[in-house]
Amino acid sequence: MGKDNVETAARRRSAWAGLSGVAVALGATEFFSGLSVSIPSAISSIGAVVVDITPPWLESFAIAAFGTADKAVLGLGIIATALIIGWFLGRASVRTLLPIIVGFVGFGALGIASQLAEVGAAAGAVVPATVAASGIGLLVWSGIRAWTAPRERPVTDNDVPSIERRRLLLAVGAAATVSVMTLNVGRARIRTRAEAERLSLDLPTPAVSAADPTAEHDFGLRGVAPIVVSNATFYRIDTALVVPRVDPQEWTLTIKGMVDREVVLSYDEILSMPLVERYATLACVSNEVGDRLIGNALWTGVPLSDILNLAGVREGADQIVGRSVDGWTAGFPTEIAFDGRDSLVAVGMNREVLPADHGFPARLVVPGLYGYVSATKWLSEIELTTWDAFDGYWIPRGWSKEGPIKTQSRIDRPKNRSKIDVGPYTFAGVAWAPNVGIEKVEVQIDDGPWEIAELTVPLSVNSWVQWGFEAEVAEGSHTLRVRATDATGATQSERPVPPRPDGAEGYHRVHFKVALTT
Ligand SMILES: Nc1nc2c(c(=O)[nH]1)N[C@H]1C(S)=C(S)[C@@H](COP(=O)(O)O)O[C@H]1N2
Ligand SMILES: [Mo]
Repeated sequence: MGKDNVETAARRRSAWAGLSGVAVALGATEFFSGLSVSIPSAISSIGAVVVDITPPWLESFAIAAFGTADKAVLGLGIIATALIIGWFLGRASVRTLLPIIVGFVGFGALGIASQLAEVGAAAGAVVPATVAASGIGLLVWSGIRAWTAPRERPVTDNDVPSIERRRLLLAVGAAATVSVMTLNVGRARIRTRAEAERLSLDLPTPAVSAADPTAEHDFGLRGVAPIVVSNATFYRIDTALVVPRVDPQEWTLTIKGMVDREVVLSYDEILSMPLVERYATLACVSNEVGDRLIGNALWTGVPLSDILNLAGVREGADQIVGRSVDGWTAGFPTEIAFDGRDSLVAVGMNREVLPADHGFPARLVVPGLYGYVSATKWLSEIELTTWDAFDGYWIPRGWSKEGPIKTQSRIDRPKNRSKIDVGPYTFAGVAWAPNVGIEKVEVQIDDGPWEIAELTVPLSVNSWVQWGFEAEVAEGSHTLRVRATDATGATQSERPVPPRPDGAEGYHRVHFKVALTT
């Protein structure tokens, strides 16, 4: 048997053992993280560091390429990178243990450093857990190596004896299974724990409550977005790799910066202030014409002006910055908090405790501003500063500093490229101009005249409305366009503009076919 082949086989065994060790170690870290709130996920923590050091152009590219899946892609990328490194470390550790030991110590140290940078991490829990996970990985590596080592027996030809190959395959398979299982158990426990805590809470009865929508507020047409979007179907946009898990008993909201006195409020203190219910439409600046990154909900919270008045805003503080527990920030002009629109520190959404995905325990809701400049979720600080002194998270990344929501309209019915039956049909959709109001929606079929659609009664000046237009269109292919005019008399602009830097413009259109039912 050639010496080279023995060498190659040993390297291969050691390499796959290294990869397996890393896989099991990664699963173990997630599992430990599931055991305690004080142990943040190592994978997510490293992901957060990667996001921090990612240049803006690459981050924008990742969001454009992967959309809301960007976090999943990042997590998988981290896992894949670690596995590949584990493979090479194992391969380099046939004669000396040094590379693999240095590697696992390095992994452990990187994990611990990233985990401790997260909110709520406790060194006393993180260090033993992650050291243990690295140790387990190292043990798996050496165990697989020993188990798959060539046995003493006569070797007849230059091939690797097949029993070792089979053992290696079995060991790698077992390591992969254990890794995937522990990883999933950990993730699931993280999710359910946070949710259980939230569900044990109740919203107090608001001092000012809003009426429920009736038939005049919602046409109830099939295929059209409901006027109040449920929490489960409300769009979600944020940079958080995993939804921050916030313990409401430890959480506080600090109002600081250019204020007369710094104020720190507990969750219970906020709940004991007079709460109001307000309907408001939240929209994402990244929303393309016709897209669905927008929703309307009933928010329960404390007027932002009440919270600011507790601290006393000092002269010259013309920017309000919201900061999240995960460090994300958004800023908007101070005057907006006092101009009469219903800006809230919200603790409830559609009469439920604010869902974790939407910012539990508290978030900002500022009608008329895109989310990226205003709607800070998992709010931990409100800082009063000047307009020039600070830029929120997305501003240096190429988005406009001011972000008023542009007047827009969307066709929900029929869907693009769908077929409708011959006969009367109700075309319908939604239109929005939060904090201004929609005055008129018009539709145009093919090159026909612009015709006025019927509108629902708005739930508030900050809520979107539905529009409907009944017509009988001749058989064949057609195009429908829509445009809205807001209460200032301004009609949305026809010229298509991409979302970046301050929101998309243009008319939504759908193509549809009218045909006899077959
Ligand atoms: N902490 C935090 N808050 C955030 C964001 C974020 O990335 N982190 N994204 C903002 C953006 S861009 C939008 S459009 C809204 C979306 O709110 P939703 O996920 O509840 O729909 O949240 C805003 N608040
Ligand atoms: Mo957004």
